[in-house]
Amino acid sequence: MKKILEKCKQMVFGHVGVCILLLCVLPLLLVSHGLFQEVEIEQESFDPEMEDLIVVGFSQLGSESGWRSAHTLSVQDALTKDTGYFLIFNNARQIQENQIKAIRSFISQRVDYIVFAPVIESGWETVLQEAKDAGIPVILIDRMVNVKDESLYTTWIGTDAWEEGKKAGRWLERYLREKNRQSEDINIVVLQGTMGSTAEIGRTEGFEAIAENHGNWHILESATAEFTATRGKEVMREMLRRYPNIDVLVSQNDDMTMGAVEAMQEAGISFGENGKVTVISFDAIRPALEMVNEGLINVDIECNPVQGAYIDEIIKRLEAGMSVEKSYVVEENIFTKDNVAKFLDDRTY
Ligand code: GYE
Repeated sequence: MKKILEKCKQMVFGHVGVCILLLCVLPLLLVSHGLFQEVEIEQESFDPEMEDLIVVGFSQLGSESGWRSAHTLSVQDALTKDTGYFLIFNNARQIQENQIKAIRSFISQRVDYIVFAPVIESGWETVLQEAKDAGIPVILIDRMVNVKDESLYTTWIGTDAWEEGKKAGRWLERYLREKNRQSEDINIVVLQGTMGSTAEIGRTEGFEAIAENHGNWHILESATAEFTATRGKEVMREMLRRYPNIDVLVSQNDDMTMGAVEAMQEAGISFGENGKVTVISFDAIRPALEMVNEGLINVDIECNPVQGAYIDEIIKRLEAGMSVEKSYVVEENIFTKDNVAKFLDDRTY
């Protein structure tokens, strides 16, 4: 270094000298201004074993909805360095192949636990067998997998989607009775979530189980809008075009409902408490509860995304050599204009 500087000095601002001087000084300047930060972070990355942390690989299925954001946050809030974890997070963007890749990478990194929210129920046997062979416990969260061998996962934390679908059906029965419309023909359209996901299967089948008891309920169409607001709007717009006489919209999450509401507004169709189309939604995230309060959504069937604390508790039990249940089902409510106001203040997501 000294020699180079000497040389630079000798050349005192000759062209070659300036170039060499720049070559010497520029990297130092860039480092001091943080432009090489990525390299610095890599050097600083710490070894979780040294810190005695439990390493968890979390494969989240996507970021398609407000509910999903709350769910991700709840896991990230529960598994922190302070609570004893080193969390590796992967977002699969609703693509099953991405989740399989993430799980394989967790296995090759030899994480202590895999936490996994499966986008759909089928197709997991091979990768779960790989995790089992590697001796890594798998904790399923939110949605379920459909596997013959239940020993492929340790436990599941989630909500009862089938019951949620039935709650929607039972609410509609009561509502129609109250309005004295129980014998009228009722035309229903259903916006479904990601096909083959637990939330879609459960909510579709649960609602249909109640609808079957009513010869006058006509499900005109059930179609997927993939749990997103954009697709909800597009699919509803098409449905409104095809069916001029919709009485009830069953939308399997709040994001699709918000999209569908926009489609109805644009088509000049009234909805909600004082409108033509009765709106049934699922999830109960804050913006939707505000719509319930305003009478724009008739009922919102809660699906509770605050599931992170369960993982912490389960892992701590497993670490202590204690047994855990095969499933944990999270409590849920139903919100209408009659009860929503008192829940609004506490709803953070
Ligand atoms: O209802 C929806 C999300 O699997 C329960 O997924 C979850 C569902 C939730 O995208 O908003």
